[in-house]
Parts: sequence; C-alpha cells; structure tokens
Amino acid sequence: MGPGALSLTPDLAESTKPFTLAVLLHGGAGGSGVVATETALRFARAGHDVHFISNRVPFRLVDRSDANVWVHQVETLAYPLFDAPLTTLAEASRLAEVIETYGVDVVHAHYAVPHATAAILARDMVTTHRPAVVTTLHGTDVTLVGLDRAYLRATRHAIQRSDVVTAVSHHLRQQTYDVLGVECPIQAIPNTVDATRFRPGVDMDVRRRFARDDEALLLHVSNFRPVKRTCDVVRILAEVNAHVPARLVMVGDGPEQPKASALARDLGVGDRVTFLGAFPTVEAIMRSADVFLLPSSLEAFGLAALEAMASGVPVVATSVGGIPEVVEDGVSGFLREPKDVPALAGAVRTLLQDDALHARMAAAGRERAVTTFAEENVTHMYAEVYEAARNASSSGK
Ligand code: GMT
Repeated sequence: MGPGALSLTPDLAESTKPFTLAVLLHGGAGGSGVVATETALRFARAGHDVHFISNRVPFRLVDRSDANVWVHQVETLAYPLFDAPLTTLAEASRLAEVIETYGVDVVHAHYAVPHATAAILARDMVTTHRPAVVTTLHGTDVTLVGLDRAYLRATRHAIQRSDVVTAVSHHLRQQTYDVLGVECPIQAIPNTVDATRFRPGVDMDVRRRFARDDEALLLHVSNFRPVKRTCDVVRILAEVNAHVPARLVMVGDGPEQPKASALARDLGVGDRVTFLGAFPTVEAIMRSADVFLLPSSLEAFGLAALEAMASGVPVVATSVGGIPEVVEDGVSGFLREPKDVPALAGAVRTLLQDDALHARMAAAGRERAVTTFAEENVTHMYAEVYEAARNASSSGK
C-alpha cells in the first residue's frame, strides 16, 4: 500500500486478492455520488483497480493522480428523434467495453435507476466473462423515482437481477420491500465518513468569513432539491436570529436555491445568509459551524449529518427515514417533525444557549461517527459483499 493508504484491518488486506471494480454513479454533487466515489477510493488505496463510469468526473474525485483509478466518461448522442439522450444505453455500452478491456470483476451500481439497469444490460452484452453486479440503493431511487409507475417495474427488475443488493439504512431496506415489492435479500450497510478529513476544531479564519465571534454560525449542505426543505433552513435562521444573533451558510446548489435566496430577503435576513454554491471540500466550513441543519422531508440516511457529527458539530434534523439511525435524538443532536420550524428553531436555540449541552452533543456525535460508522468496518462490509457477489456470479445465479 502506498502513502495515505487505508489502514484496513490486516485480515482484509491479506484475504482480499486485488480485483477490478467498475463503479456506476451520478457524478454530480449528491450523497450517492459521494458515497460511490469515496467507497471506491478506499478500495483503490488498498490496491484494487477502480474504473468510474459516469457522465462527468465524479464531484468528490478531487485528486486524480492515483495510477489505479480511471474515469470513463459516458458520451451520448443528441439525435432529433429522441426526446432526451439515451444515457442508459450509452452507459451500458461504455461499461461493456470497460468490462472486456480491463477484465472487471465487480460492477458496483450506486442508485438503482438507471445504473443498475445499465449494469445488468452490460453484463448481458459481455461475452468474455460474467462480472458480479452489486447494487446499492440510496433513497430517492426507491422512494421517488423507483416508485413512479413509469419506472417501477424496471427498478424492481434491476434490483432483483443484481447479484447482491445493499441499502444505506434499515429504513430504506424495509421501504424497498414494502413499496417496491422486491423479493430478494437486501443488506443494510450504513454510509461512513473520513473522520480524519471531517474532524473537530473550529478554523477561526474560516468562521470569521461568515460570522462575528459573538454570532452563532448555522450550516446547511445539500443539493437544494424540494425534499431538503431549504426554505425551512432559512426560516429556522430567521426564528433563531430573532433571539440570538446568528448567520447561516448554505453550501450546494439546485432547483430550490433561488426560492431560498428570495425568502431570506423577504424575511429580512438576506444579509445573514451566505450561499456558497456547490464545492467538494466542505470540511473546514463544517468544523467551524455551531449547528448543522437538515430539516428534510425525506432522507434515507443523511450523509451530511454524519459528516457534521464527525466534525464535532451537533445536528438539528427531522425524524424521517434513516436519520434516526444516524443522529440519536437528545444525544448527538435533536430530531423534530418535518415542517415544524418553531420546534426545529427551538432545538437550535437550546443548543446555542447551553455550552455544556453543546459540548456533550458535539463529543457524542464525533464518538458515534468514529465507532458506529467507522470507515474500516463499513469498508470491510463492502469487501465481504464483493466477495459474496463474485461467488454468486460465478455460480451463474
Ligand atoms: O439527497 C441527496 O442529498 C442526494 C441523494 C442522492 O441520491 O445522491 O442522497 C441519497 O443518498 C445519500 C447517500 O447514501 C443519503 O445520505 C441521502 O439520505 C439520500 N437522499 C434521500 O434519501 C433524499
């Protein structure tokens, strides 16, 4: 292993022979792409070859100097007969080429549609060998897109034809059975966080860019889709600021950004909110905040909340989906009902007005991030999944 290599447990490093992994992901800013990239890079650092197949360079792939990491961009054809480029077909063709050229052993599709579908299709096209297909469900691929009648059968088909299926929380696993009627084993594997990058320790220079020392600094990171309820984030800041001087930093971009920005002005807190847009290196801002806000209406896991916990920042979030599996209410943060802005703002104020409580929750969050969600354990679970998938695939399941 080279410098910066993962300290995988010796048994994992020794027992896992190097293999070639192809990863299908949404390359833009978003939790599933982050998990896909960072999971694959852990395997690359342990000596395995990794091929990303995506419509763009993955958002969190900031360092591209590793010799055993490739990015294969998917090219599509804008043909006037098609309403939209047929990305799934282009992705399947590109993947089939990569499988044959590089001898891919395992294809890991992050997000059921269209990536698991493309993986199954490519597996059928390839004549050299049969790679194993692992599909990881992230949330909206089941709860929004997958549920839509237009995609339901294709989603169920792709999941059931995968050699191994994982979901990022127990809640999502159960939902996949309940709402999609999937009938195959699904293993819950939580997301993890690089606890060295996301570590406690306020960076005063960074903090002072956004808030005075006597002001509280609230933070939100997301892709500003409606499920994130980014307007509620702004409403929470306005309510908190009515009692305690506070500022808000919003990292990310997406469809709700203009609305959130207009609302901040309407509520008279336009000058208290900074919209930074999307960028991959959020760790210094993360550890410099006082409270992280995630008031989503739907969340299979809540990766950004885990990154905040690892950074020693208490979380105020909603008790939906898989969030309670990540943030323990009253221990590493507070969970309230979605849309209940007064309750969410009240929880923030409680934290800001009680230094001892804030310190306890910050420490508890960090502790939970590095134990329950330890990188090494989660990587080990994926190593076992790849092994199981290869066995299932070679027996022609
Ligand atoms: O909601 C997002 O931020 C993006 C979305 C995605 O598909 O990229 O995230 C989903 O996957 C993340 C990683 O597993 C989870 O942490 C998010 O909870 C999940 N989002 C939803 O379920 C809404």
